[in-house]
Amino acid sequence: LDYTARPGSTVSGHELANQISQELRLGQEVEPSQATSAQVYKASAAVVRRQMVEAWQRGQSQMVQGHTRAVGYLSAEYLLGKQLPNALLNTGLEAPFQQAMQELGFEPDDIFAAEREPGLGNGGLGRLAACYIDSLSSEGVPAFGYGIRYQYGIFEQAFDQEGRQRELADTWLEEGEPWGFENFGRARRVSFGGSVVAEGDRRTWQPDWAVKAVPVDYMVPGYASGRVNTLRLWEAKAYQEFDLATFNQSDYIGAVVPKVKAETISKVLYPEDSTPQGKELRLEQQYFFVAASLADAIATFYPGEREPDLTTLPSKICFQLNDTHPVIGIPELMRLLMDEHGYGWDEAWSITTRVFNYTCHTLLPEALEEWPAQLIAHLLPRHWEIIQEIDRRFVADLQARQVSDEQIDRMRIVTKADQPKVRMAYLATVGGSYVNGVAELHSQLLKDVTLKDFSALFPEKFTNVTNGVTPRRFVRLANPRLSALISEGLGSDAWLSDLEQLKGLEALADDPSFVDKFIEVKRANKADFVAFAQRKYGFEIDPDTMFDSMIKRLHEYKRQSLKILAVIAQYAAVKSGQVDPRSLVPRTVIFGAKAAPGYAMAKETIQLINNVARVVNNDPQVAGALSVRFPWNYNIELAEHLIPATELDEQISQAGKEASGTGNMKFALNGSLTVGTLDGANVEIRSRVGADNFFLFGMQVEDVDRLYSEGYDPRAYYEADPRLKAAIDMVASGSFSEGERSTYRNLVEDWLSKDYFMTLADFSAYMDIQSEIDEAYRDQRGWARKAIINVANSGFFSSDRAVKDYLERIWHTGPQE
Ligand code: 26Y
Repeated sequence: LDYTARPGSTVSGHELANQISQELRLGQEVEPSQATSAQVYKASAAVVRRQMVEAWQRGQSQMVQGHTRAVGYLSAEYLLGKQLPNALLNTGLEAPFQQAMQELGFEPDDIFAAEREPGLGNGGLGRLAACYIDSLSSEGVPAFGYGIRYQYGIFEQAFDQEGRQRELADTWLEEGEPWGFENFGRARRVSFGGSVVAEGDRRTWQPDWAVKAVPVDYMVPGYASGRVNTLRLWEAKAYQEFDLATFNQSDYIGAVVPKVKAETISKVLYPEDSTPQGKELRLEQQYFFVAASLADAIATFYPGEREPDLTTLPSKICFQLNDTHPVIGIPELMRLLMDEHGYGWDEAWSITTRVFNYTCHTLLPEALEEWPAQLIAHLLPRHWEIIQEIDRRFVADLQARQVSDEQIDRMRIVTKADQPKVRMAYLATVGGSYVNGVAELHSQLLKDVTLKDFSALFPEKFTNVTNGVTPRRFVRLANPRLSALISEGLGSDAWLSDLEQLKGLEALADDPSFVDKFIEVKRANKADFVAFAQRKYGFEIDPDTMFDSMIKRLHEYKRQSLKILAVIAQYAAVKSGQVDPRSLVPRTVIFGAKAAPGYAMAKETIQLINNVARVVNNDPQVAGALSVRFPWNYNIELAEHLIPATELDEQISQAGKEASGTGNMKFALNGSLTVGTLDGANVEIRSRVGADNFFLFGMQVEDVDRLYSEGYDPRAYYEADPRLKAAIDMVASGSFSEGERSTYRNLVEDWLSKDYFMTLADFSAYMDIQSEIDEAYRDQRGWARKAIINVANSGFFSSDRAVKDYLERIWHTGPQE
């Protein structure tokens, strides 16, 4: 391995062991031989961090002094996963670390286990942000990730006796955390409330309260690039943490009220992942991190300048808006330019629209954020004025273009109503240069449906960037066996920074010895997962079954209920004697999913899955043929263990609803086959790996549209397919609730009367394809061949490629020169 380009290249294992020992003795006052795993982890992190500091600082000053436009990724979520293994890999310190641990007498895996993963995101959008900052560094691009350092990340999921979801606080910071550097020198004031006063022709905001935004900086080392960027996550603090006067009046609680109020802003991640709630605190969070980030970027690129020439801002940096969450940045930059730096509207608007771009991650209309004008006016009165002015000018522009009044009303940023709302996606579209969707199909639907009026008038703004995932974390770290086999097959590990090279494996799909090795890798990964699941969850999983996984947030549109209904139908068929369990390919069906705490239907589905698991796993009649496992608290760590062991991946959303999906890419890259609908990036995966190597089923977007317009009656499907009827009847009759018929009443009622995402309509097709899957699986070598072809043709789905697409088509920049 050639580590020369990597920052930590020159350190030997022995040297690293010495540094870790020293850190244990001097930093933690413990003898290395007495240290716990947690202490060794902390010391290792400190040492690895130090190895990156020089490259980090070099990159920073090159960025500020150089002429390469930087990228500021603005995201309310970063679902990072563990940092230590990734930092070791990217800095070339993996092997020295192994040696160091051996020398000190520790098992690396025990040390890695001591790290709590920062779960500062809900799901796909947050994990995508983490992949993109990895790729930006790996491509050598000067970049910042900006976000919030939530004290509590995504809740920890537990299941109670009845199989219901319980949410526990994610206390990831309770014992401190060795990666973040609290950069007090770069703290910023973020203000709220108050009013706007006119002074001559200038309007100024006189806020009535403020918090201190303190950046906690994380290093983001690129893989083999020598570049280390910054992830700057803001923490909210009070200016006056403690009011002594109040305390002296014996009001001990009152004395800390300002502190509590300020810190609330970065206290907890909102666990909703699709339906915005319009909560004031959420808007406070959004403005908090965006205002701090914009001011920080200006301070970075114009250091010490009292009157910087901000007309050059677009040549210094551009900001990517990760969905609508940071869109309040558009009026904030207008305010900064006009009120604080004295630019006129036109100049400010020209700068603003050139620095922002917007990525949309959804198609569900209910997921598009709209803020009540009243709330914005109350919390950010000056921004409300600016938004109204943006809207007024936009409407005037539409009128000048002869757009009909009806269409103008559809396109207004501020809705015309008694209680007007601000449509954040429209504000982002108008206030930036480019709008992109996250897969071909999604971008097409954005243009044709969600933002149709806008794409018709401003077609040049719209583009697609299909998502990608980092092969470092999701192949190399998660699946070292497959990685070694790939490197052996291709003759080098260069594929890790040029994933299209995987194409070279295609020829090996017909090489029997390679196929054997591939089968052996999957078998070993399955055995690892069995051991992990036994240790962590107490599960007894039979490794000689097909591992069939569905891992993602629980949402009706993703249709976990389709999967569980199919399991129930299979079970019912065995129970009624219609199917001989020995005729089935034995399967272990694995779910991982968190439901938003307020999402009743999703929570009922979780309860159903748990109880189907309880019943099925304890029924000797299906023992060895079918089992269901639901490891709780699905997170990055679980994904990294399960994906490499999975053989069949479920991507079964209703066509036209999943914007892209990124789990689908991770599975294909790890040699699983997909059963899926033509939705999101599934479409592109299938066209790349070939129809023969993808299990396609179900309605397509046009079928769905047609059925909606014809009038969809789920009950007809229930009556028509006896397998479906048997499954639903089983749920309704209490088979999975100890005879209690009311437990799943909402689910059953919804299936039979609404079923908005047409689970029932796709059920028969989904059942039918199962026999095809079984048949394919019986031919183990044939299956492996298909899986190899999946790996070979999934190189496109690297986040390096996605980032390069953004660089070329949206950000118009590249590696630091
Ligand atoms: C407004 C708030 C409630 C909200 C919070 C989180 C809205 C949306 C989200 C998160 C959305 C999300 O994760 N979307 C997913 O983004 C992935 C990355 O682009 C896609 O692969 C996936 O299809 C999409 O559902």
